[in-house]
Amino acid sequence: MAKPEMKTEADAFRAAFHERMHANNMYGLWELASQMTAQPQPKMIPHMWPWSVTESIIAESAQAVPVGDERRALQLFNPGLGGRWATTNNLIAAVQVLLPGEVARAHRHTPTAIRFIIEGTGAYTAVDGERVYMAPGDLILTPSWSFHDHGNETKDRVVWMDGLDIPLIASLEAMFFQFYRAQRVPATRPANASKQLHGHAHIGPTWVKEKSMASPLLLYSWEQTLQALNALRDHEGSPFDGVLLEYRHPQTGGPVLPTMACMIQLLRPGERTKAHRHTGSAVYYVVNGAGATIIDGQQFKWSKGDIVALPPWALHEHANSSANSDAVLFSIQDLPVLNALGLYHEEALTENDGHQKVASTFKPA
Ligand code: GTQ
Ligand code: FE2
Repeated sequence: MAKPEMKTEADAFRAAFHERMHANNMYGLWELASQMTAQPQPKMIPHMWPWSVTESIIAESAQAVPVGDERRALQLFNPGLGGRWATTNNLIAAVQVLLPGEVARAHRHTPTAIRFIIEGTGAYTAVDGERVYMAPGDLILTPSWSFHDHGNETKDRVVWMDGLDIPLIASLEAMFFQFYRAQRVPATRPANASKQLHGHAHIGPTWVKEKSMASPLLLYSWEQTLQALNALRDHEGSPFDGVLLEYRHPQTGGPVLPTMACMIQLLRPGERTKAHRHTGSAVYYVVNGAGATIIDGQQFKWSKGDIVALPPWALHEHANSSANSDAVLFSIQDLPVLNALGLYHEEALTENDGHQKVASTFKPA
């Protein structure tokens, strides 16, 4: 049994003061000091969505729900975020499936989106009247407030990963959404026009004067991405990330989007990187190969199709577990936001030769 508290006159005065302060919507800094943490303490947790589970659920979704006004996209909720629409604190990843003959109604929103194509060739996303045709491994951008509709006129289903900055836009209270008046936006430019105009690695059109924060190149083809990875495979790369390449805005050399950077990384056969941590979160999609990422001492063993969420300031290191095959990871990161605000911080793990001790291994539910 708790001891009855001995209340002095001063205690009673202090308690009454706090009550009056709170009743007037004020709190003392002394009550909040624990929130000014010595370092980031994200609520999101490291997590993995294994492809075997994702695949069976998207297959079922294609039978269970039609494409109505909303897209048939499975939003990956981080178990640490209490039911928030978020995969990381700032980013959402989703897996979307579109069956032959389906069209997802044209709309636009302030959140910015990317698509990384998982399966199916020849479907399209139309962005502001330009059809961008998809093939596996392609990266397609949908900048903030651009109208977009998706269509699949092929004989096979198409599956892709969406990446959006929805949690960030929601916390900024800058969410706007609207449907287009028709199912599709009429084509005003040739298919893949942006690639024709801007899709040349080191050379670009001088007469295009408009320069927006979002890349004018809407399609980053897998063919070119793979070519770059192979051309650079004999370089040392980053000790923390292997051959890590960033998709670039062709006019600025900066990130493809103001709120999201997109990266592709090659972990060569047997390659094991060192651990570091940095501000900013990430979602990884395993393009191919098999390996493991250790996040704050927890090992996530991954293979093709798995999706992994990395919290801010979490120690992480990657390994390709195969001695003969490449492993390739695609990722979206909120790095440009941290950079724009002067909040990017990075630290390498120095002890134990830069490697974490594995304390546990992730097991899917
Ligand atoms: O395909 O336009 O996963 O608007 C979430 C919101 C996909 C889309 C998502 C979207 C879309
Ligand atoms: Fe959308």
